[in-house]
Amino acid sequence: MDQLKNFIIEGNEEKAVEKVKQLLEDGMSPELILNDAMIAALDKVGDLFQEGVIYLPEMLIAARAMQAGMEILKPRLVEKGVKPKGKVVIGTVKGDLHDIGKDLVVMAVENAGFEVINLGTDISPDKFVEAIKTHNPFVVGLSALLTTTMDAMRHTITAIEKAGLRQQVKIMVGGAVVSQKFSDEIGADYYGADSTDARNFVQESLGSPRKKYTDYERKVQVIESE
Ligand code: B1M
Repeated sequence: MDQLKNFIIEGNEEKAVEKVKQLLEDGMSPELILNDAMIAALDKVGDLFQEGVIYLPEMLIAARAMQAGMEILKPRLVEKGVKPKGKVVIGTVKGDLHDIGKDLVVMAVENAGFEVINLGTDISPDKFVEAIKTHNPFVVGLSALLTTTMDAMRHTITAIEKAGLRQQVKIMVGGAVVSQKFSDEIGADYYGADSTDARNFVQESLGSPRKKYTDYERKVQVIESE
């Protein structure tokens, strides 16, 4: 596991893939490989980047090694043959290109039997609105990893409200920079801390109406009535 972690930190895609295969053959659980070696490696990469020890290209090749390893893990993490129970739209917000965590959320939600429309990264508020109109999901998920793109979550929720679609979808936000406090502030319905939490929210949301108003919407009503 330590070797795999190091191969990802070094961005050695070939060796990382080999190691994932070997660990699976040795009977290691895919969840353990993902959490304890692969995600742990990216956390370390983030620290090294922040400390100025490595730069963007190194962070990028580490992410590629992680993604190559994830391709091997995917079939072991995703259960096959589950009939879709309902639709969920998920994307990384405008200006943000991080998709590893978002794709783990997509995998977890699909695994629980939902159809996920994965919009990808750098998704504008208008594109989210369009996707709601086209796919009619019951949950919309917004992911952000940068402090500078957190505001895009707020703009996306506002755009959904302006389009008159807010009451028909529950909005979940998540990503390393997001917190419960921020989620409340921008009027999201739920803050997903990780992929399991996100999957649980989607499962619990099926068939249950959304709380009529979030705290944010209540505050707006009070301000408007004053
Ligand atoms: Co970037 N990056 N990056 N990066 N990057 C971070 C996020 C950073 C924290 C690194 C650091 O400084 N320590 C920092 C952000 C600082 C900040 O704003 N507070 C940062 C920066 C600064 C940048 C650039 C601006 C660097 C530059 O250009 N100078 C640049 C921005 C580009 C852009 O987006 N416009 C940039 C670029 C990149 C790469 C392209 C090189 C690459 C991304 C590749 C890719 O995603 N395909 C990259 C990477 C790999 C990282 C780190 C190292 C790893 C991110 C990751 O995948 N983590 C990251 C440092 C870190 O996070 N420790 C860093 C693993 C993943 C499983 O975790 O995404 O948190 P996470 O997802 C979790 C939960 O958050 C949650 O569930 C997931 C699974 O448990 N979750 C949700 C996520 N989305 C959710 C949605 C939900 C619910 C839960 O509901 C919808």
